[in-house]
Amino acid sequence: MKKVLTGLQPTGSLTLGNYIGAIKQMIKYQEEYETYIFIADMHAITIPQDPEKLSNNIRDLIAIYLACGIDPNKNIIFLQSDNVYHSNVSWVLECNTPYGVLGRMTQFKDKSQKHQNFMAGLLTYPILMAADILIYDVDGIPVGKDQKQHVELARDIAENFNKRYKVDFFKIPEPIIPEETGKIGDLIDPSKKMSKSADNPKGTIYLLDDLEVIRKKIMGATTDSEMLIKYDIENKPGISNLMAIYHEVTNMSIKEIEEKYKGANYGTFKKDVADAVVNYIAPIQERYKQIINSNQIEEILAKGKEITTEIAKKKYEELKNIIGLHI
Ligand code: ATP
Ligand code: LTN
Repeated sequence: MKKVLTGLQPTGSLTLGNYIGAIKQMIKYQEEYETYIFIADMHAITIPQDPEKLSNNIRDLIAIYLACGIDPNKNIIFLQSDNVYHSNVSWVLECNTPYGVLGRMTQFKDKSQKHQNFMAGLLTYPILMAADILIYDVDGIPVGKDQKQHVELARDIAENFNKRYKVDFFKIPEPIIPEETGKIGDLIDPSKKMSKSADNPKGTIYLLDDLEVIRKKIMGATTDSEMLIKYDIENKPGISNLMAIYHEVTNMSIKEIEEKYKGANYGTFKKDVADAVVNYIAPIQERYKQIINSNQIEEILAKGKEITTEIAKKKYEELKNIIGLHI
């Protein structure tokens, strides 16, 4: 059976972009593949985090996974920091990754500018991500477009390692990125990705936003003056972004949306997008409220820790043998 894996950082409340880029894909794959979904809490601490907030965000994120429809009976759900082998494998990979490639990562360039006196972990972040992936011999990594470069680096690290040690040890994974929705744009500045840590919250739809707030954010989204509902990401990024969102929450194709709204004005379209998004998110919020205070979360993480530790320990022991870390 094919295997897929993804991780999300507990750096704040989840956005519609995160949902579409990663979670929605996993919900599809859980039906036919072996699926691993984890909380990348060790990645979160590459930038400063308040310990109490971080801990609450971790719990929250598990509850959101479940509320969105990630089924604990069909997925292996775990906390990255619960599995000590991720950092062990990561160290070995650090010693097999040229220093120079790390500074060229787009995310590093962005985040190192944003955070003064950043720590070394921000630079080595993609190596830990490679470890997360390569431990499990997975085929695919469902992510948003912003993570493509990191998955490609994981592939390079795996290929170079296999070559250097003349082994077929690490499986080479493929990024899986939704075509039109791999980068949901910010509602105010659609050239930027919708982000958890955006400076202006009006551009970001958080899954736990008040429903009326979501409606207002969509009605206030930046469009253009052409009054034409057509998918053209270059010249009409705002409208194209709303179309991509509408496509995801209604399952209508982009073509069908263009047909339906021929001649319609932006106000009518935005109202329909707002209704569709609100109807989509409302049941997720209802389920979230039931789950957040239940003790399911502890049980799920304990099971995930046990299963993934066993897999990762075996991979790490084999890795040590290959590189000579044994007597
Ligand atoms: P931050 O803003 O703190 O960097 P983020 O919103 O990018 O956070 P992550 O936890 O880094 O969130 O990403 C989780 C997943 O969501 C990743 O697979 C990422 O590619 C995807 N993702 C994030 N933003 C978007 C977006 N706007 N459109 C599509 N996918 C996205
Ligand atoms: N870097 C990713 C989170 C992440 C991840 C992974 C995603 C950490 N390890 C392994 C896929 C596979 C992010 O910031 N979204």
